[in-house]
Amino acid sequence: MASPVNYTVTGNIGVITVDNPPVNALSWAVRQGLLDAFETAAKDATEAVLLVCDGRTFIAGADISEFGTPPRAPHLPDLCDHMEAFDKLFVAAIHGTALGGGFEVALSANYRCAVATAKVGLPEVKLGLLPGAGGTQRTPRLAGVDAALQLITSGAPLGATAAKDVGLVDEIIDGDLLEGALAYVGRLLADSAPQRRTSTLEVPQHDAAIFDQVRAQLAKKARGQVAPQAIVDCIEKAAGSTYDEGVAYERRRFLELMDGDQSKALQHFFFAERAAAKIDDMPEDVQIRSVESVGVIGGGTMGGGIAMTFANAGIPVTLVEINDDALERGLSIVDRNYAGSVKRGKLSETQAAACRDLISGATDYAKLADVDLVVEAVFEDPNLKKEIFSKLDAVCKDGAILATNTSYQDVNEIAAATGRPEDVLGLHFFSPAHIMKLLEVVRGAETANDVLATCMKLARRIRKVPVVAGVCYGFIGNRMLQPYGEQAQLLLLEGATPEQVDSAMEDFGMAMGPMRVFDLAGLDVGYKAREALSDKEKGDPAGYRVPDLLVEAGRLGQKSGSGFYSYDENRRPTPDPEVHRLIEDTAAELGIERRDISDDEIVNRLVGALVDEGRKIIDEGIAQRASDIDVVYVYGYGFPAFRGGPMFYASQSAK
Ligand code: 3H9
Repeated sequence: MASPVNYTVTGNIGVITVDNPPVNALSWAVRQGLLDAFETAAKDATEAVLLVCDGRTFIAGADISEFGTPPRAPHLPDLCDHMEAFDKLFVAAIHGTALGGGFEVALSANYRCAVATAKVGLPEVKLGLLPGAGGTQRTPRLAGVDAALQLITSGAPLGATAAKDVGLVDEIIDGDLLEGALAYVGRLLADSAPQRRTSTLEVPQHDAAIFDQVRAQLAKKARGQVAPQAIVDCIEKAAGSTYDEGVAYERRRFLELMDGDQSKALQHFFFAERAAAKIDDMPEDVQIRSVESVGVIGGGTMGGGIAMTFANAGIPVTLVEINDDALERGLSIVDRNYAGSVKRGKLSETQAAACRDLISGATDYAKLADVDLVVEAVFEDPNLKKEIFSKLDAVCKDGAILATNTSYQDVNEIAAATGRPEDVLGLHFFSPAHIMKLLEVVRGAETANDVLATCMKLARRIRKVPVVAGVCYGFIGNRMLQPYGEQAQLLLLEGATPEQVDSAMEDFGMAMGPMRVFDLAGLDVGYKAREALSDKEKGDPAGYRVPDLLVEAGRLGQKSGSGFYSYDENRRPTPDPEVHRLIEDTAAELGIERRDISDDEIVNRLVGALVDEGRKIIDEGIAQRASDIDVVYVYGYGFPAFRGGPMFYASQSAK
């Protein structure tokens, strides 16, 4: 098999080219190819080597699919040391993303040049790992301790210019990378630039207190995660010891993490997220429809957020409301959200204004005649939704995709209100829609393949993580929430308190415990939804008795100042003895004997409820695969990614 690494000579420069699609990952063949290319270069008459990559990106890291298989020499840390010790000038030329092991290769070069659009980063923390080929030792030597801590504990990449500002990139190349990089190497040779070996540099002066400060921040921000803390330890080691000691320490900590549950879960999740984008029975030659304009019906919190999502991706949106007042209210929510994005530094004023300009308002459905996609986001009234779809059927052009953002309604019934059910599907966004990454793409019985494929592709364009779901009450995520919520209520009656349930789940890693979620969403929402259900659909009455009583006592959650907790004016919760009494009285009324409940029981029963329902969802074909359910729960419901999602967690616990 041809090597994915090529060596050619241009004048006095040896050019090593990596060509291992799709992302030039450092498979064994690439590592061996690099070693061979350096050996060839050592023997010829060239004066320098330049490392470049073919395709869309520089090396994007170690080959994650090789993790868990027996390691095979040359190992990346040795290869990096070997390349750094090379006795001719060594320059890396970066385009796309130089990530993880790929950036560690670049850090072993004497100099790095990059096109302005390139990004560099060490995202290993997102896989529950740390950079294990010298990254924690070389980065602080070039960029200083503060920048290294920020880069490696966040895993967020830096743009080329920002990377140059901190010393991780030496030269920005305008125009063609290879041509510019060859000229740059030529200049370095002409100037007799020294062979600056990163591992031999001193770590710049820094405040030794920074390590404990960052540890404390990470204990909150990355609660329960082991990799971020290990990264701080490694950078501290770099600052206080020789390179050889530091790199040996890094190696030990890397292997520890690689062996641990968290990195296994995060690696599973990396592939789960990518698998979710694939549709098993989709013909390969399916034609994607063009979506260059969108209509959104309903200017509430959800509709406004959906409009922003499309506008933020550069797609013009017509937001439709029933009258001028409602439209004005809707657009003012959008304005407020954009002001918030500017305040939080997510968008510059100019960017926010450009996005906002893409959203126009209308009160007449005729304005939707030419749009490529409509997303209906009005409240959950099935008759209203059907009426809207029949109007859309009358005004929208042929081939327009008609989507409902319903959380629970039957997409097939909504589709049947049109004469073109093949163009209809569900696009279930999560609130706040312009921030939450999950998108359930609900495939109706008659949804056409090209409609589904178009929306899956579009989801990536609007920076969402799409998961295909079939039609059932609540689709994947909300359907699983029902037994989860029911178990949480039963635990209260059997002896737990709201704060114990929440803290057990938050210690497990959930972004928010279930009681705080109920209070945030509003207890009246579930109350109203239950009114429309039969007793059978409602499930065990003990599973909703307490929230019903809370609503009837006017405790609707955060918005009314009390629910399972009492809230102060800053919406900070405090446990409420009145609620404890209500729970105890209800348990007595239902003949439930209260007992001590352990945190483990809380976690096991709540996660168990998710998993049991998840299995039914797979059996019924509502989800394509178990890992899709993991993606839904991590991106939509705050399940900790470092546990891989509920289905993965259950599969590991069963071992
Ligand atoms: C590491 O380097 C450890 C070292 O420090 C220490 C060693 C001792 N390996 O995301 P996409 C596949 S840890 C294998 O859809 P995009 C991916 O599965 C690594 N495969 O494209 C997908 O396959 P498929 C540190 C990989 O354009 C296809 O490539 N590096 C890898 O949206 C396209 O991927 C990272 O964590 C990989 N490293 O985004 C970077 N990367 O088509 C991880 C991708 O069959 N990668 N694939 O589904 C990324 O962040 C994004 O893929 C990237 C491109 C930004 C590069």
